[in-house]
Amino acid sequence: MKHLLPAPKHAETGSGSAEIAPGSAVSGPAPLADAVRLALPVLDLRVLDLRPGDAAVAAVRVEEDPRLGPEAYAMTITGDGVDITAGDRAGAFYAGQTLRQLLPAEAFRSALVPGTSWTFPCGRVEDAPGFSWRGAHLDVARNFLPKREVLRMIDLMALHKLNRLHLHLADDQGWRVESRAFPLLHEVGSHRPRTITSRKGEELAFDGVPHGGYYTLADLTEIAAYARARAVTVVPEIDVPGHACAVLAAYPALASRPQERYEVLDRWGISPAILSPLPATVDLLTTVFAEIADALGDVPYFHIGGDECVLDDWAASAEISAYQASLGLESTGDLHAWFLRRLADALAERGSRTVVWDEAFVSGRLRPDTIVMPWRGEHVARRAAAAGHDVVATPVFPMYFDYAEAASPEEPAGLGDAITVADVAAFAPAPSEWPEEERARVAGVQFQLWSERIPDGRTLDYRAWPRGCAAAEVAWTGGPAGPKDFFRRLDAHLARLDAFGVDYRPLSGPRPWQRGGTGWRRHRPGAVAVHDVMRHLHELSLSADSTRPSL
Ligand code: TNX
Repeated sequence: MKHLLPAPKHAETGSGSAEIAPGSAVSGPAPLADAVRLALPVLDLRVLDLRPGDAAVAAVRVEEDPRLGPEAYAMTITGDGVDITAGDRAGAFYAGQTLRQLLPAEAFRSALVPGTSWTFPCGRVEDAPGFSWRGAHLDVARNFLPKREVLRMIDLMALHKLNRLHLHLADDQGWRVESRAFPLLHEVGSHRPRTITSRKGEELAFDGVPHGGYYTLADLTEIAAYARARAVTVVPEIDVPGHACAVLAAYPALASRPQERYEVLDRWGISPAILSPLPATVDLLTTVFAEIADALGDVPYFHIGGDECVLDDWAASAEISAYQASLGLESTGDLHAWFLRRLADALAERGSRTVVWDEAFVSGRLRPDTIVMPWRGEHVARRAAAAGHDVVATPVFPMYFDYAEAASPEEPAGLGDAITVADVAAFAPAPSEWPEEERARVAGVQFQLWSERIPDGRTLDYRAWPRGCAAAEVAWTGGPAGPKDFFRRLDAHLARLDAFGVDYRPLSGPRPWQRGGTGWRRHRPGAVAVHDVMRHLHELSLSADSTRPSL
């Protein structure tokens, strides 16, 4: 009971131990029993369909009690087996995950290791999440991740009781989803011939290696179903109207400067390319949103970005200025707000709540039910909460896991320095100084894996874990972790990640083959300090010209 991660609300160890043999039975309402089975794949549990009067007794017994609340569970372990009461299917799944952590680390392998004793301590756990939004963000646009990596991320999220997978599906460097209505999006927008490796002033170097990929609509259906079975909701993001090079490479007529030639971007940073806000753009986007939502099935949340927009091309276009005037809008900033609101209204008609980055909140005109992701810090987070929006804390510090974990030349190249596991564990998404109404608006917390410097799955593992373990602790318990106790539990938890096969970053620093080396992956400590970035972003979020790009 002492090594659970994230920590449960309440756990007490009883006397004695229980044993659960591979192939044991689990009984209860089918969806809940099935959730427990899925949470413990190595044990290959059988779901037992018990009828009244049957003499058989299952080793694990589940029942549902909605009074416990969503995602909550209580579990009693005795010599006679395990009794679980779950608030819903997700609660049963999490009880199964807790049970898995009570077993030896071998429970995190994909096949049985002979000689393992499947015993665990008797006792009782009562548990419920502190936050309802416990997210991980994957940027599959800058560097594409094959479907198998996304499914594996869902497995890793599930074992940390994380429940929102935010997929950043479109950016300047790539469009990552099939569209039947606008096929050039995936045919043209999904690949680039090369990628930048270094920049010295005006001098850029490229790798000369083509990069690309996209998910078919059937892939999205599969990912969403796989996620749903593991209590994870997929949150798609199509980032507009900025970050638009890939869309404009496919459909240049949607540009605010239509005579320009666009290419899928082969370098990082903020490009001035921006979609026009005219009806043709709204038509394409609402059609594509519907294709994505239909493929995903149930889509409670849809992210439309709204960040880092350079609005100069809007101001320079006579047609767009005339359109702005016809809508009675005074500035391009108002037009930015109007455009996002138009899309959010269309999403609402289909039953999805819109999510945006904080620039869209500063621009104004949001629907009251729009969820804000304040990436530029606590100040703008609090303003959005005070305005009555639900917010998901996503500040660069300490939730951008594309930053290095140490200011050391041994690290593989990160965006800047430094965000440690301890920084993440100490994070308070809803600071205690805030008034209660504002704290109550914090739906949760999410870590971001922007992928400019995450070219593959191994690097993803290195960046995500164990910082993701600390984020999961904060998200599930609802506040910062006591450092001593957290690191003690983390030590035991890393053995689980070893058994699962995760290329995480050891707490003592990178393994020899995880170092940056001397080539293009060399980290340059001190080049970008995360606290300077935060100071800069804070100032920007205060300025009236909120959509000005910032990094
Ligand atoms: C800011 S956060 C961005 C991303 C970058 C990231 C790098 C946000 C809404 N925009 O486009 O990838 O910084 O850390």
